[in-house]
Amino acid sequence: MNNDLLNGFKPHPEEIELHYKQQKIWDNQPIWELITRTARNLPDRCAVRDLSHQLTYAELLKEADLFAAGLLAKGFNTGERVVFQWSNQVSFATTLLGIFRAGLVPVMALPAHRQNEICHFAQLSGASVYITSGVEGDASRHKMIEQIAEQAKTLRGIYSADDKDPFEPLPKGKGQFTPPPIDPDAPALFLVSGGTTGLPKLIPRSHNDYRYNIACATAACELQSDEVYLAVLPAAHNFPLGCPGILGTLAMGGQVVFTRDASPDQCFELIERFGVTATALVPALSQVWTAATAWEEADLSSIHLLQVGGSKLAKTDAQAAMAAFPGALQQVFGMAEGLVCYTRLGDTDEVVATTQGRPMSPLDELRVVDNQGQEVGAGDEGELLTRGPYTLRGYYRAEKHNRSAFTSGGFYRSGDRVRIQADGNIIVTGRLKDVVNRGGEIFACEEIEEHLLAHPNIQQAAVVPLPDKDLGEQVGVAIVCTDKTITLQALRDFLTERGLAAFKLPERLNVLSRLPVTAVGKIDKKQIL
Ligand code: OOB
Repeated sequence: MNNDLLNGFKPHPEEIELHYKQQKIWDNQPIWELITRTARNLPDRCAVRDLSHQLTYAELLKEADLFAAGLLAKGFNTGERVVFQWSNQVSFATTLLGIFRAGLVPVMALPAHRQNEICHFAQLSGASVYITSGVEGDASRHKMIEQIAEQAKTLRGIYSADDKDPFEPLPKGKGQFTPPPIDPDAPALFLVSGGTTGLPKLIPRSHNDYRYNIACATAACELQSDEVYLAVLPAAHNFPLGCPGILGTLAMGGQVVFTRDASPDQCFELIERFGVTATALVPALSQVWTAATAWEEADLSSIHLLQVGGSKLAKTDAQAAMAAFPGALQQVFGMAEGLVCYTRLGDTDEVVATTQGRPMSPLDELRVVDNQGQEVGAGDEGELLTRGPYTLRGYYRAEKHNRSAFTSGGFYRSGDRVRIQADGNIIVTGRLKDVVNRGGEIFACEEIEEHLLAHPNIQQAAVVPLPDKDLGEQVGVAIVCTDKTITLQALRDFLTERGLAAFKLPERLNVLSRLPVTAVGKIDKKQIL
């Protein structure tokens, strides 16, 4: 074991780890065992496919092991970090499984990350390898990889799968491969934080905690062995990767279909052709898919689980999605840091349309606190703190930040404002910092956004604080609207009509054809400001 891996990693307290193991909550197996087990039981079943390739479980494992052997033959060792940046295709699975089998630890970069983020991930994790699906015809990416090669000093190797790239191809070993032993309490992978400020942070997920995450997610979603999961969101993101997503589907013996094109045009064809049963979307994408069911003719009746999460799904959008995909909608409120909440199959329409569900594990501990850190009354709003068997105890190599991001008892301060209903379901009411402070009147952007979305012509709305020389901040609004001529005054009248206080009324309006989005497709407020 390369002990440098544990440097800057904060595990759960020892007695808690021991308890989890004694109770078999943590099962002390490497993460790759989820897939090798299926490969042993169902070797000839189709595991992964995209439009040009498909592999059985036996083939997936064989490919992965050739790559794992190649990595070790190049002199990389168990515990070393790999910045892994791959688009949604069959080789995502073979390459990631190969990294796991070699005992290396991937930092899960997203395809939209650029040299700034990649170099940051390499430096912070001390990565020795950068492995990428390559330039893929995008000339600006070529320059980017060259800059990474120049700037990221810890890297001893850069491998690209695109044979048009001037970088080494993925190493391939030969013969039988025996995986090196791993420590199941050590990080198996690093997820990257959504990051509201500055560069993303690294979230260590151990073999034990992530396996438990996947087990809870497959159980809560009632995933079956004949599941066909469509990976639409960037596969390295926690939601499509392990909630239950790609790894959950492979652990169950199901099939994963990868697509790089999230459009309904492409995805509906894939759903019909491969009988897709489950997928995960962010709200903006679910809106587009829902609208497209009105004119696309593909048969989508195989879909029985349509997960939507990552940011707040408006009630009207939830209802429209429920009408377009009957019985399939599930709201998901999760975070790369750990906690995942779901509405469940069989919940009432009201619960599915208006809540973000409840925790997937009975061992998740949730507290809702005011700005003094005191627990609020039942059903009242406050910041969500959480702790549990699959929630991190500290960001990787971020000691200073960890002092404020966690309570002394190890609860993670999510920064999310929530209310917990009497039935246990959570309603996310916004981000703690997503507020406007207008001359001392502080109010949540989300409240105004909800009113705006009630307007029949408004499809998307984002409220952001804008600097104001007298009041400190004023209310800025960006909307996507079918009526391009809509005026600020008309909006103010509409909101006044709905009973919104005068000081919350928008003072600046921007009508856009679409709102800017983050690497995973959430509305990116930082870019609206
Ligand atoms: C998922 O993970 P991240 O790490 O990209 O983002 C987490 C943050 C949460 O703290 C919350 O602010 C927001 O995204 N969020 C939601 C939400 N789901 C996530 N806000 C409102 N409503 C929701 N349903 O986004 C993620 C990870 C695993 C599963 C699903 C999503």
